[in-house]
Amino acid sequence: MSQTFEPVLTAGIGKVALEAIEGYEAQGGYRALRRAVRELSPEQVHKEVSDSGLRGRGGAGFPTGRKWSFLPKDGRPRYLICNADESEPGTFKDRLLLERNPHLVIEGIMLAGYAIGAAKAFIYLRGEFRQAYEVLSRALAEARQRGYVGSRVLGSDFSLEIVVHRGAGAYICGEETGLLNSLEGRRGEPRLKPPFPAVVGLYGMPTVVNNVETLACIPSIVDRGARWFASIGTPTSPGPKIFSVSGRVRRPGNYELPLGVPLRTLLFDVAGGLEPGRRVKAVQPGGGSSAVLTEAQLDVPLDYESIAKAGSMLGSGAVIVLDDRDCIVQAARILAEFYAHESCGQCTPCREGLHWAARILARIEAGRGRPGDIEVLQSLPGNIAGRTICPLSDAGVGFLQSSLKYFMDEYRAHVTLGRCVREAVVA
Ligand code: L3W
Ligand code: SF4
Repeated sequence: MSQTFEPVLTAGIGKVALEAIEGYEAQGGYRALRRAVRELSPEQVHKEVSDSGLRGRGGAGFPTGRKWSFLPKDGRPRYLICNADESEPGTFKDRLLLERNPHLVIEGIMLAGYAIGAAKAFIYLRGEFRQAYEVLSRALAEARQRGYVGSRVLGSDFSLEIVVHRGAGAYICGEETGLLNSLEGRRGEPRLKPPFPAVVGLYGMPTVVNNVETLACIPSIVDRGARWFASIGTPTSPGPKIFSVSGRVRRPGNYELPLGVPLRTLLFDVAGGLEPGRRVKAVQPGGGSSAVLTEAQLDVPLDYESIAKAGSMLGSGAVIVLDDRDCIVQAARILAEFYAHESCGQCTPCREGLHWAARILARIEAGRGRPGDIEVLQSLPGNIAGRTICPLSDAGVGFLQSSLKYFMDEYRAHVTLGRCVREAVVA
């Protein structure tokens, strides 16, 4: 890890009242927006974001500048959506930004909206985030009052209104096309892609959907330059990243570090390591959707390519740690139940397959596993993942498939002995 790394997205949190516009402005807030509307063309802002190498922080890591470039230049209205429906198990970094640094997110939206020529911007906010809603609403009122949001921003020709829309508690509305349907007042069911939202999005119009943290990176890119941003992290995964660390570490929390930091550094030097005498059993590096890594893989750098090469995905950067007290079957059952519950039901493999995975895992966990159960579990991922409209089905079998690979003995012991083989059972 670079010794000189200074937080970018979380700078000032806990020290300055950034929720109030005066606190945000005092540390240089809205300087980038002022510069953009006075000195830079929308194309120049877009180019700066492309050159920075910024990749989407919501899970897929798709290059942000490239996503914006897919918008057709046909004169139709374009929409910008800030995806603030943070629901991925283990992920709580967008909530931190929304509650503690709302103006950074607003400034990021205004800059992105300027770059793409958006007619209107929406923040699709997870319904349960009541505090974030209140903080954001106050911050938006302040920003409007100072001329940063609304018509003729800072006296320029650029106008953009931001609407906050609260979701109603469905994980699938964080999937970008489920979100679009929900925002239009329909059931939050994902749409087939292509067409991608960039071409056919909200109300059939070209639409960019960017994650909260992605948008929060943009003010510093415009303010300090693409080259500065690209100098942080790795050449193909540049910039800072907020990692949400949870599970069996002594100091769980959100930690902002450069992409490419070794997993071991994050867990042991930053998040306090494990309780004395405990060993890492499994780590999910990219939220509940990601495949597990084992103790032997702790030196993997936390960047998109390295984690993919290790057999998992960086996803939203939510690092979940299990230690030797944790039951793999129980963890698999909890996650399978979550995804089965959140399935929207459109695709049979997802709707039926995840439900059966959860049922079989529950019976194995309870000591009632049957001969053949493990073989059925092994056959499920290949029949579910990649055979559906959206990636929820892949997500729902990520832990199951990888844990069967690394912890088969534990699964088999559950079935043959009718109980868990670890010493302490943790509820
Ligand atoms: C136009 C093309 N646009 C791709 C756009 C596309 C989207 C982005 C990435 O899933 C992952 C998933 C979850 N023309 C395009 C194009 N795009 N090709 O680029 O697309 P895609 O399909 O690779 O990913 P996705 O459907 O956005 C996201 C994983 O994230 N995940 C979910 C996390 C949830 C949270 C949360 O709660 N905040 O982060 C967790 O890891 O499993 O793999 O915009 O339109 N040719
Ligand atoms: Fe719905 Fe699951 Fe199909 Fe996604 S994969 S559209 S959540 S049924």
